[in-house]
Amino acid sequence: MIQFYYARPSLFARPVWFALLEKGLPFDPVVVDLAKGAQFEPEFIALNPFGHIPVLVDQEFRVIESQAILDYLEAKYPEPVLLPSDPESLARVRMVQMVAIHELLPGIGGLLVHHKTPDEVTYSQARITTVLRFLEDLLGDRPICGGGIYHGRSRGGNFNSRFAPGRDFLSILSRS
Ligand SMILES: N[C@@H](CCC(=O)N[C@@H](CS)C(=O)NCC(=O)O)C(=O)O
Repeated sequence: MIQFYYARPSLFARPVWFALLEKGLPFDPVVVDLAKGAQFEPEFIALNPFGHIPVLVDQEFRVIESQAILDYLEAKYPEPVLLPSDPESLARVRMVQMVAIHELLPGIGGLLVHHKTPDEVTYSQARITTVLRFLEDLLGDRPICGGGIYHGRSRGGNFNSRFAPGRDFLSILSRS
């Protein structure tokens, strides 16, 4: 049985949930209570020395890092296919994944932090707006980002499974 260590609000754990569910894999969800510091307990540090969820343990094999977990699941359990193989779709999916993690998340984080200066707010908003414009452009007229499978079906796949369903990213931002 697969053990999936997660915490409810984690944007990094969510895509792993999607993949496990879409692939119909039986798994044992293990909550790690981050607020209580469970990620720093020795048993968890033995699984992930960085003290982060998600972690997936499949039989004896342990995987940390959400993208590595997704790649592992795709390779180990290829049906149903969740990742496109044609070069352009694959590149689009990876761009969405990387931009979500490395550009969007820090931008959102900048808005969530307390005691931010007006300049910091402006910087974060500009960063998020750039990301959302990029994603809108990438999506173009396609109903989906990656191809006629999972990553596309959830419209941007990893992006949306981390954040929210829906296409009109820029109007969401302007409402906030
Ligand atoms: N690069 C990691 C990031 C994982 C991560 O930052 N997880 C957060 C929850 S969203 C965490 O475990 N935080 C606990 C802590 O920082 O103490 C991944 O993609 O899996």
